[in-house]
Amino acid sequence: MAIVDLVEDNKEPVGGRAVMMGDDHEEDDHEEEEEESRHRRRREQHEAYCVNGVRHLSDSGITRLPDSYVLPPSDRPNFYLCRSMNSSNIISGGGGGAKTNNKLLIRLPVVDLDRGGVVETVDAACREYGFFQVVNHGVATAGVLDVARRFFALPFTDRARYMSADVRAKVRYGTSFNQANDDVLCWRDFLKLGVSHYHGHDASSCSWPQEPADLREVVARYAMANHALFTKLMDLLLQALFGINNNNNNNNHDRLFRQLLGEEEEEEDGSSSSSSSSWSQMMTLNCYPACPEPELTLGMPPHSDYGLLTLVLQDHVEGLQVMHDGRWLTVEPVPGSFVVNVGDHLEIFSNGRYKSVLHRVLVNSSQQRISVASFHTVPPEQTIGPAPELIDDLRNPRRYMDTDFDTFLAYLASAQGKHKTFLQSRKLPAPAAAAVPS
Ligand SMILES: O=C(O)CCC(=O)C(=O)O
Repeated sequence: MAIVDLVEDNKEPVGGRAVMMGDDHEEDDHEEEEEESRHRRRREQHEAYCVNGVRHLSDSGITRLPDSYVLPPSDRPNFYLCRSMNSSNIISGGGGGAKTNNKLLIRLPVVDLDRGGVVETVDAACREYGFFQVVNHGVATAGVLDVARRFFALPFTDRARYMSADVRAKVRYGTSFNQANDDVLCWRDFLKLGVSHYHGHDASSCSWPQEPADLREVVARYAMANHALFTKLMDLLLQALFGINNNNNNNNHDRLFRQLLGEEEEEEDGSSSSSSSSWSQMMTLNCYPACPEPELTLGMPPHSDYGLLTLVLQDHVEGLQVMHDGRWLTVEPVPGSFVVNVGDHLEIFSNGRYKSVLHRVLVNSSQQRISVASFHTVPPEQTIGPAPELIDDLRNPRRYMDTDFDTFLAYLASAQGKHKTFLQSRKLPAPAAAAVPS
């Protein structure tokens, strides 16, 4: 209807145009000015949203989604939902209180650390889904979700003092996904915390927020336990990748692990020594408030993770979706478990055997969702590339360029991110006869 009206309004008798020429110019100028001032207002609004974040906006009681958050139709959450599934891990359609129902729920492969045979499960899950779920992991999880919830409930001014646009900052309160570059903002606020590891010391950092009063202690304890779990999982993955058994080839296994994480350097005489570098761990406490029109936006856009492994702790509210066989599947939250995913570094290190898979986050109209993501990888100054043992010029040629953190930052700051993922930017052209890695 609106379109028809517009067309009708613009109709003019053919002879009328020449006579009205001068007026048309004035009208055009006026329209241009109006358009320019609309753009300026939109830009100012967009910048204000970047400063205030979505929790602030949600608390203000808005009932319509501001334009800055409205995705083009093809990027909206329901885009991939119209196809049927055929997999034993797909459970059913879910609702989760959101307006975006019909979701296909997936139960990710479960790795139970209290049981045997987990190397095969981890290996198969990383090849097929790039994701798995860990239970009986021994990490206390309730405290960190609770402290994250209390952080985002602080008065805005208490949270805002940690705001920073510096992506290298050790503590950073922010909003959206990559707020400096996002044309459309995401419905997420986050607190990013860099974790400093000193051999034998706590993972705490004195620059972390002092409010809530127990945040530093709770998060530091959690970060240490989370790191221990990461090393346990990497241990399983190295056993799977290199076919080594921790019991009968301890030295080889240890050497691979330490080299990967840059913990030890090989001396010329073949011995090892402790390196000054350590591993890299970063956490984001994510808050996705209830959203007035969740079908028009996302909490996080499709992305893959930069590092080796990400360990995500989610509360009871569903929202995380993973891409599998061209469809978006919603991960069924299992309280207290970790959702673990392969990052770009592990796909590169494994020379493509393990998949760093696109994932995104949906929001809903009735409940806030909290998650805590822990990103683990090699130190920033370290270069990572395919493990030489996993390259075979005939059957499994090198598939990726070496990469490091500076390359990643340059990629983030560039326009490339709008067209492809970081991982795609590191891929070597496939040789014509390359076989699928086995
Ligand atoms: O909130 C989640 O479940 C996922 C978080 C995530 O994908 C990320 O932090 O990169």
